[in-house]
Amino acid sequence: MLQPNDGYKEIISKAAHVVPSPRQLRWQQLELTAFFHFGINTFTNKEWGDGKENPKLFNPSSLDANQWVQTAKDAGIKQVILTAKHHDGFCLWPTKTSKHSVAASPWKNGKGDVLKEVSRACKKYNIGFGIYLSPWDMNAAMYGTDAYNDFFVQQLTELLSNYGRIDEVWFDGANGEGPNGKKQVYDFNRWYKLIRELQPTATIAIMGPDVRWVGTETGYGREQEWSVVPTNNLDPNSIANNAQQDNAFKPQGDMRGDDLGSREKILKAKGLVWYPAETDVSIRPGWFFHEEENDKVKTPEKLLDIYFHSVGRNGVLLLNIPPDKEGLINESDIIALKKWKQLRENIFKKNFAKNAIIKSSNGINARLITDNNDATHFTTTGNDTTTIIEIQLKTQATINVLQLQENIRMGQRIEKFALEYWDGKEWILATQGTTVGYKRIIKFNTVSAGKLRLKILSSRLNSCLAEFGLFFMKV
Ligand code: FUL
Repeated sequence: MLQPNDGYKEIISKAAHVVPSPRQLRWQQLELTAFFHFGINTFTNKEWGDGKENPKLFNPSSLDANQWVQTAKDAGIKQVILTAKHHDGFCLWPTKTSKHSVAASPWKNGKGDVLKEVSRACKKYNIGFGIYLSPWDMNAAMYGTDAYNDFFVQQLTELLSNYGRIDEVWFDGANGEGPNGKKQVYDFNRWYKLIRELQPTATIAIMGPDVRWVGTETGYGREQEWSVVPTNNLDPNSIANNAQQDNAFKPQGDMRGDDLGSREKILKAKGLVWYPAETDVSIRPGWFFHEEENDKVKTPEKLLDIYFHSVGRNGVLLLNIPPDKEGLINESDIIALKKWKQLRENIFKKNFAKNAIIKSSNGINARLITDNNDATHFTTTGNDTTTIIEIQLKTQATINVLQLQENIRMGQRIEKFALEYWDGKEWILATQGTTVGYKRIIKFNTVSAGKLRLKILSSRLNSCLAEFGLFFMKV
């Protein structure tokens, strides 16, 4: 906790000690998650409904949740989030709270339950399951009154009680008007408390205390991405000291700037919190399925670039893959996802730093940075925050991708690094960067090297480097 009389060094050291909660750590290690935007909009061919649509329009001819989940799993995705209810208020489960739901649709004669099917498929394929429940509801008549918070709590209770383990609850920031033209004041703290009670391991994302929106829907995160940020960006009234204080704050203020957590920012902080970034983007131009976008699915190369700039920039990628009107993931998306997975495998199957001789004159456990275990790390001795790690490869290698990981169980510390290679005469800069965090991936101009050095040029405290990798990608 920061104190008013903390000096420069104390604040920086405290920032270096802020760590993720177990649920945040689990979430970060997923790296790849998927969104399934599916609902009444799928059938009206819209992005946003208005809550007035006829539920009879919802009628997928051959919905197969196993196909959705298997598609995600085959792409290396570890968790999926289903839009249980979007802004139109249409519920994909037979809720007791509203008539605007699958129960009023012809699908399975009103006996269907998409939540049940997707949650079961996730169990079958052993991947995480999360829900998106839009706080904004254009169908609920009591929207804009206190009663809506009770209604919302009831919806949450149904979702958190009847579908086994829920791993993520995603609250959208979009907040417009309800059917009566009123805006709603959301009782976030009550919702958070309920989630913690019913699903204590679930992360609460976006309008929630565990995971922050990266600030864009392009799939490209920040060059400098700190998971430790000042709480003054959040709710100033609820003095949140750290993320472990479960329900303590709700996000407020602009989290879209280029710099959320540099020294300059944290020196002005009232408190500090572990609040990592989730990077959401759709595989298509829209969030919901539209037939006319079948030829606008992002290419495997584009998805790879997004991977480098989301997961590779200390974020978790949340990639939307919208099922179509039949209730299936379209072939064009499946093909792109398969090739994307292959591209990643081709690059990351061979770490040229594996079995290298690794040394640092002021560090210990250098050999742990290629053990493929993000829970073990190299660190510097004494008060040294900078270091040079020398890497002698087994043989000369052609490389153009650097991957670094900090052991975030110790905090996020590295502020500046550079990779150099020996060309026979002198050290030449291959690439450099600022933050690392859980994972940093950088593509640089292809070089042939046998001897390299990684310089940690600035760190908030002794750096704890978990992994170091050198790879090659064909361009
Ligand atoms: C936004 C929503 O308005 C979009 O429809 C979509 O659900 C996206 C993920 O979040 O705020």
